[in-house]
Amino acid sequence: METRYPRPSSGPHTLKLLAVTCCLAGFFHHSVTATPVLHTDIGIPNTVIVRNYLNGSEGNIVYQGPTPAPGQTLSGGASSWTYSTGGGDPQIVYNDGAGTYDHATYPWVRMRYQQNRAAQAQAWENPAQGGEFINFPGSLSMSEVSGNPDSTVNAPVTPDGSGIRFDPFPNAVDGDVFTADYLMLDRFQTIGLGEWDRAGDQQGWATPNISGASVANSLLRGTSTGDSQVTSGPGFDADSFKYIQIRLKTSGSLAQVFWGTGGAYVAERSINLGNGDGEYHTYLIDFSNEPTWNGANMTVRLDPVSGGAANTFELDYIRASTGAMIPEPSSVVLLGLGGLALLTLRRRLM
Ligand SMILES: [Ca+2]
Ligand SMILES: [Ca+2]
Repeated sequence: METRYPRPSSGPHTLKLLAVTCCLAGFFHHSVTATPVLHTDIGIPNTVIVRNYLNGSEGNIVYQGPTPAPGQTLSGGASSWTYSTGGGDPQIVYNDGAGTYDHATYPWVRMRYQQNRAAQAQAWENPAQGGEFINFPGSLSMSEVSGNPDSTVNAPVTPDGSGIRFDPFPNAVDGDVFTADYLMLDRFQTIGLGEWDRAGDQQGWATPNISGASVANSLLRGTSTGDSQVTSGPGFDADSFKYIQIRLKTSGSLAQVFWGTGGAYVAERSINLGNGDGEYHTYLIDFSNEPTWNGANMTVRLDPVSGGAANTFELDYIRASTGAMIPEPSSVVLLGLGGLALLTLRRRLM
């Protein structure tokens, strides 16, 4: 199923761009077979953060179900709720105002959480109507799950809520604890391979040749001491998740992404992101035409700084997704016409 939108058009402009892209790819990537396409700083968000609990307090929260409401503790970028009484259908509702969350544009709900006892959780659009929920599995360890409340469980329904609610347990028991790292909405199904959104939690990534690696304030930070690597995170299905999204700040040269199954990384399966300039940049890599991008256990490695020592970096996330918003190649070629190109893009987005 084609999930990329908008679809690239064919025509003289496209062919011209392809010719330029292939020439640049051959020059920078040192590869004639790899065909991932890099888009830098497109500026089209694919993810909305509902809560990631980085602040010491939060508002617009309503508790339904057992009374008294659960006690909330916010610490290190995570929120824990402890229930002191049992009861049916505990619910945590975020009412951030009418129209806050566009469930039609961002239909995928993604949560990372753990429970003191494994029991089914749910996420709902709010106010909810029948069918607008997704069942999430019980989890004793901090794990990420995602689902589309409008297309699973029940027959597809039209999104009409603009809030978010989640049910941490089907029934609360005295002493139940639910701890959430984040709650996000995605345009396409997405895996947060590394969000680094809970203090001290590297989410299984190793950091060889990096000194002072630390996770805080939703960033993985460190200083390169040589061949710096952030590797390799959870494996995922490359046949479904064909796009990698990265947000990175570095002052070093030529950040590089490797990919492969089985943990082997070679130069032939790598792409350079370009030189860092001390500012944040987003990198969207389209692997949909890459012949080596397949298999059920794909992993990636990011070298935030290639060569050289003592370059610092800040890494916000590495995500894999089934689709991404990408301007039509013809729009990029037309960028020389300024406003016309932007108008084209905006119209496509509506
Ligand atoms: Ca968090
Ligand atoms: Ca982050």
